[in-house]
Amino acid sequence: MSVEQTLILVKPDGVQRGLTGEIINRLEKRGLQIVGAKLIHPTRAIAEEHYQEHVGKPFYEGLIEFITSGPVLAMVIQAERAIAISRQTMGSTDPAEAAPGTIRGDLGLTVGRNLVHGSDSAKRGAEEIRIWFDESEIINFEQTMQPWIIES
Ligand code: IDP
Ligand code: MG
Repeated sequence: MSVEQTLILVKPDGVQRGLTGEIINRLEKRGLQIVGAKLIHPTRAIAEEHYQEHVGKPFYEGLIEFITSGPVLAMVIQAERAIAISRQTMGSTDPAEAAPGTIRGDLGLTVGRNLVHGSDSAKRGAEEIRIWFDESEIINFEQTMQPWIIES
């Protein structure tokens, strides 16, 4: 299994509600490694590139308006199976269906304010990271506690 990178966003609702620390904590505590992080107020151009797969859907305009409504905390997270593990910790898209113990299941109520974004495949992860980050903003460093998280 190769190491994957994924783009995680704490959306404007998470930032405004003061939940960035809570959300980072949940991801970090699982052993996921943060290799890039920044607060950014997305432009419409970034938002449109990021959500291109949803063009034409009834919620698209609202989604673009929402994601550009304030700063988001953008992160690059790295681990083996980072995509599956981060999406499991985030919970289902609709917080009403997300399991308790997940970010959306514990902290959210509605699909239009579901706090976090996470890439849904390794390929899309690589593309999304390119949309949000310069290569120089991603730090390749050894996480010394890894032998205590990952069996070699
Ligand atoms: P995901 O974020 O779990 O990957 P997607 O299906 O990729 O879910 O949808 C992207 C985002 O669009 C969701 O996180 C949510 O904020 C928003 N969204 C999806 N479906 C709806 C909907 O039916 N109404 C309003 N917003 C929606
Ligand atoms: Mg998605």
